[in-house]
Amino acid sequence: MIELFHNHASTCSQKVRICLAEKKLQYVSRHVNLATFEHLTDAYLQINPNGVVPALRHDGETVIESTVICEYLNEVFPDNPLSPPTALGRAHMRAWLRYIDEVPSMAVRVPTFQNLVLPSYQKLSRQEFESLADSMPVRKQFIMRMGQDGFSSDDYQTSIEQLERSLVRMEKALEGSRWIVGDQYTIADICIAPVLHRMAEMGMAAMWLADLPGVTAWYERIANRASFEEAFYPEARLSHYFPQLKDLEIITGGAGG
Ligand SMILES: N[C@@H](CCC(=O)N[C@@H](CS)C(=O)NCC(=O)O)C(=O)O
Repeated sequence: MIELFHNHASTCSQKVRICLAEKKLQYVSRHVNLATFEHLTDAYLQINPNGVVPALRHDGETVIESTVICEYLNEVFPDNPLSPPTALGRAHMRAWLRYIDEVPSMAVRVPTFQNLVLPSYQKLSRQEFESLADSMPVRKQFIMRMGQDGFSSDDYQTSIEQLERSLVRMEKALEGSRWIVGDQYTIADICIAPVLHRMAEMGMAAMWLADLPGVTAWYERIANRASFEEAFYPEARLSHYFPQLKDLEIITGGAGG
């Protein structure tokens, strides 16, 4: 049995849901409510000591880290392969996976938190805020960087630049190939897709629509796969929680904090 501990709208959970859909695997959904900080409860920390979603339980064993989970699923369920057949191809894919985890996946959190999550932290007293941050096994420094006044404009601008550079890197990779690692759709495509989906939801798609035709065509291709619709069901979309999103002007060029 496969159980997925996830949150509908979390990008890291969306990665794993796309992977499960591509693999045509059924799973039991265990929704973790991030708004009530269920991911920081003792019960959840027993499953994922990092206090973040997702986590996968397969036949009683737990696997954490969304990219690792995708690679695990691909290895254990070899049908519909999502990694290249050669060692070199897999090395290229894994280099992309590290980059995606380190750069764009981290960067997209800044506009997300700044524009959508910050107000809920502003309702807390300073003491409540600090003790909440302190209870986060791997996110304390990120939350403290944001504080209750938002990220500094330098910090915000750095994250936008990281997203821009990631898009340019994708554009290069997509010159003459359908997917990020050559002509095979792989876990690298899966892992970056929710970042672009999140950016699109926040009105940031102009960052590629204007002058990155390779990324534009890639996004259309990936969004047309059945797995995309399966992973991004209505509750998985930010507009479900933030109906004001369409009116929100997300800053992509100037100060953010
Ligand atoms: N490297 C981890 C990151 C997981 C992560 O940061 N998950 C976010 C949602 S996308 C989370 O649980 N955030 C909780 C919080 O920010 O308090 C992975 O890829 O699984």
